[in-house]
Amino acid sequence: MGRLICISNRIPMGPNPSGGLVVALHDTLMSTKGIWIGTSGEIVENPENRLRPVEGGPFERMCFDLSENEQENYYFGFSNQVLWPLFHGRTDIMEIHAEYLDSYKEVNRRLARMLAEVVQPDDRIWVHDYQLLPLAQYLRDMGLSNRIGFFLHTPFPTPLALQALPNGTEILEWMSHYHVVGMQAERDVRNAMAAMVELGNAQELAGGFVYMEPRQTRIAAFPIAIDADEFRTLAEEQVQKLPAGVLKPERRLMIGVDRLDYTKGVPQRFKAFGEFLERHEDWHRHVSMLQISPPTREGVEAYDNIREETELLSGRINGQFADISWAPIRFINRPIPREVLAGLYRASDVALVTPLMDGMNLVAKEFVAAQDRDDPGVLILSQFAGAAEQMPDALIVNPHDTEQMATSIMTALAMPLIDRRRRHDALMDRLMKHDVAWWSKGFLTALG
Ligand code: ADQ
Repeated sequence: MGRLICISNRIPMGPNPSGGLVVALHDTLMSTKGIWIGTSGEIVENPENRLRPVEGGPFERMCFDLSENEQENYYFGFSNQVLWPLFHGRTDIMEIHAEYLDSYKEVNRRLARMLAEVVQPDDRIWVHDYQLLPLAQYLRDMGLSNRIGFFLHTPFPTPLALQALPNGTEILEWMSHYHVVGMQAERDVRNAMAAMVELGNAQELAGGFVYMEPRQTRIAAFPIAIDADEFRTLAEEQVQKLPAGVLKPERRLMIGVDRLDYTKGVPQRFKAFGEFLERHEDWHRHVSMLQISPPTREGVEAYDNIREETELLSGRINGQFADISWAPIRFINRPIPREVLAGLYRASDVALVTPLMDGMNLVAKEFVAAQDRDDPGVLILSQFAGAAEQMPDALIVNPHDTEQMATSIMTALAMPLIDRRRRHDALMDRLMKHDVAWWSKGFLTALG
């Protein structure tokens, strides 16, 4: 059999990869003969039109650079100011500009030309995420007939939302050039099917297939996962090594871990915690929230705004409730090493994973995997995270409903051990069965 070629916008350049997708693909590529291809992260004046090998690492990697113009228009522009908000139900903040779309197509075309130089006829190609939707079409234009699959890490919008993008149906055409289109959740499969049929004049066939010129495409959910066993071991080791002062015997810890993105619902979470403190004076000084949020996509207006809003809210809540020995919220704007994060999850009593919209959300899975099964913490999970379909034993909340979330915080903090264990056992059983190897095997079997 040929090689597996994985393509994503960014590839990790260092020798030790970390982070959601990075860990997931790393494990897949370690167990198959594969290459990982993506941008290097370097911005240069005249990018070379050739893929270059990345030295070292446990499997083959190849990369290419972007120009400043491509970074602005393809990456920050069409990918992150059009497709990202569109796919997360925020059509109101899309920035529609013709040069964004032009550049998006041009980078994908350029990548297709570079790929055609290295792909062999029996290779399978696995394209990742919204930055690279048109890639299959451009590879077909170059005469490639390989099996090509696509996995979308974000949600897929409803047909109605898709119409907010001028020529939004082009996205459906791009999708029709793949043999398999993988989604995170069933809700996304339903949206994509409906869009293909209602807007793309496609024909729905049996077995999750849809026919749209030029081929039959299988659209199915492959919920991304983690190596739960490995993460539990890591958390067990690391909780011992947490610096003194992180934990206080008289104080319960609630944790939130998200890139600082407007989809993650951090302001709504802070408001709910404020409401909880308002209602329960007896909990003052006995609980604190640790929110870890490294900034991303800095310089994009919506991201500057969310940062300001979050800082303002945490400042206001701390100002209102803190006393000389306690501040309710610790808000950290930096990435934290993966192993420290694992220890922190294990040391926490409650995790708040409350996005307004999220493809899957791996933090929810990491938190569950990290718990001590004899004395597990409680997961509060948004109904709008793809993970909610697989994790019904979490406390499911609507992040827009501040009062309900405040009540859920109380429920989580007061939950008897027997209930915590029952919920955790059920969550952990599924995580062990449906781990990252199950995810990639499922997708690759469908790809054939
Ligand atoms: P993200 O939106 O980045 O991913 P998520 O699934 O939560 O969201 O993955 C984030 C990863 O980064 C986790 O592994 C987490 O541990 C790590 N991380 C987060 N904050 C960190 C911090 N401060 N320091 C260090 N590490 C941190 C997108 C989609 C998701 C989907 C994933 C994978 O938006 O819905 O689950 O891809 O498909």
